[in-house]
Amino acid sequence: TDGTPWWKEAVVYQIYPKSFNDTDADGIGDIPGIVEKVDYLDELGVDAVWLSPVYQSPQADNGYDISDYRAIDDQYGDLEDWGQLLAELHDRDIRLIMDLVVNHTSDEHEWFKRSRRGEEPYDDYYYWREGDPETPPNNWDSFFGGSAWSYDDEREAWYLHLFDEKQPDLNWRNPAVREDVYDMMNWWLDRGIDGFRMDVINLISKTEGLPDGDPHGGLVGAEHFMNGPRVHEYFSEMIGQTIDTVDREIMTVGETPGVSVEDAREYVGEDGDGLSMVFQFEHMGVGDGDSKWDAGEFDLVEFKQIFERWQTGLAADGWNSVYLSNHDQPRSVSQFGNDGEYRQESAKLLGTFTHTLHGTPFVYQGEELGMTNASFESIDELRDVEAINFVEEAIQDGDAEDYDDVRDAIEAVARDNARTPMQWSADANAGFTDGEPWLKVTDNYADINVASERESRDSIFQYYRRLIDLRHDNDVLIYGDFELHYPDHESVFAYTRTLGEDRALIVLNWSDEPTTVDIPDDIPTDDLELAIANQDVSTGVNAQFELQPWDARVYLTE
Ligand code: TEU
Repeated sequence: TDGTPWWKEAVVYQIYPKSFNDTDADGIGDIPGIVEKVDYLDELGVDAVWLSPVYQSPQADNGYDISDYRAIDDQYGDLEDWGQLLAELHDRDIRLIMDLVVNHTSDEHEWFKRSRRGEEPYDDYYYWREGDPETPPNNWDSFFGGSAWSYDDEREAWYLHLFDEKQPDLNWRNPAVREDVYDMMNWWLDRGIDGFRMDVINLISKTEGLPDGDPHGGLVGAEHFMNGPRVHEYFSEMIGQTIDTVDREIMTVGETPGVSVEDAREYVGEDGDGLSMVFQFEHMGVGDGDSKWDAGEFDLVEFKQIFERWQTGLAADGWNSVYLSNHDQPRSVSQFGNDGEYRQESAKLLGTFTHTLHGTPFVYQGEELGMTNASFESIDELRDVEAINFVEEAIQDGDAEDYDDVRDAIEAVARDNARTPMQWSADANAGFTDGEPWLKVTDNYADINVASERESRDSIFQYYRRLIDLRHDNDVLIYGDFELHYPDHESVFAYTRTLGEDRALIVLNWSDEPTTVDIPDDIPTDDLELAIANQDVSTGVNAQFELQPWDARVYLTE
């Protein structure tokens, strides 16, 4: 459909560079390694790549701690390699979205080095508070455990870090900080990129005075740093001074922990702050206790309610993103599907789901293969600062005797599950590296890898290619109005999409058990044809759906 932004009709593929493909045998993925695989992305059929950070970084948080925004970290290559990647992607009509991490920098960034020395104008680039070295200025928690404050002996003051202590929060109240960020964004836009994924961008405005948070909150202080008082002012100013100055359509996706549909409506769309879309997290926490580490039972009815709210809430004047997986979440087939007996069927069902909703689908590297969570025998196998802190804190607080007491939680939701090397082949290290991988390869790589899935006609990879084609070829799947059916059914997720005369009916049996459901009589079915299914089905649509475990079907009007 001409005139609409390209990103509404795109499928985006997320690459976590450290784990994608290593060409210099240092056990770490690199940019030449991505260049080597651009034809793979083209074969899959994706329209854009979201590249997690490749900037200079001490790697405290795998690159989400940036020490130079205008330099590529040596472990990934250099700006010339990056330029070649951009050219190779653009040659194949694949766009490049870069990760923008500006809620915080690394503590090794020049700005912070000068700030801790009290050097103007950098002295006010971060949140510094004088005070008793034993008592943090307020009770806020870090996302990574512990206090959100660290005491700096050089400046003899506390500084705020919502994440690791090596990730000091930038003081966005300071116009000089905002100007420096916008200059950097324009520097990348001038290099021809097609958009930004904006890391925790709704955390950049904090309540004036940084008051204590509700001590009983899940993440203490969150009400004072999520969707803060000046966030719209900053978003509008940022978009106005960067994105809007470029004469090509730029996609922005804000990563916005704690965002509601109402917040999102203010962030996205013409009448909002001008973001293209946001990543929301409500569906990722279904069944959780008061933290991700005590993940409970998946509840499909709640999951359906969340998606109905977002699908209808942003349909009119906004746009959705749709994802089930990324570098911070467990592997989707392990979290939302069945990574054992029904791995193939459930991975295809999840792909069917993400490619038939309103909103841009995001495929995380390996999701198109049905890559699974990994086993982690000991804390020594972990690399993620969030996971390691969690284990150490649980033992220190007496909540666990040793690692084995928290191993199940780690293997269920630790971020390292999503960061094991991309599985290219059954060769050593899954063909990811000729060196020692920085993080272990998941044991099942001999069975789950690109080489084997490329060969087999009904692999998850081939099914994803068909899904992407199906979405590209049917505007009803992109723009159609969403309507949920069987809202209270505990294992069937069924919905229709309607665009003018075109209709789609999607029926998913999100369970290990066969089930039979009547077709709702408000769905005309005589003009529907089966367009794709993840298992053999009796074609045609009769009065009942007899669904096998993890059955996924898409019916379209001819
Ligand atoms: O993630 C923000 C964030 O909230 C994550 O910490 C996520 O919600 C949490 O890990 C789930 O338990 C972004 C990046 O995606 C993440 O990789 C970074 O660690 C974080 O910001 C800090 O930059």
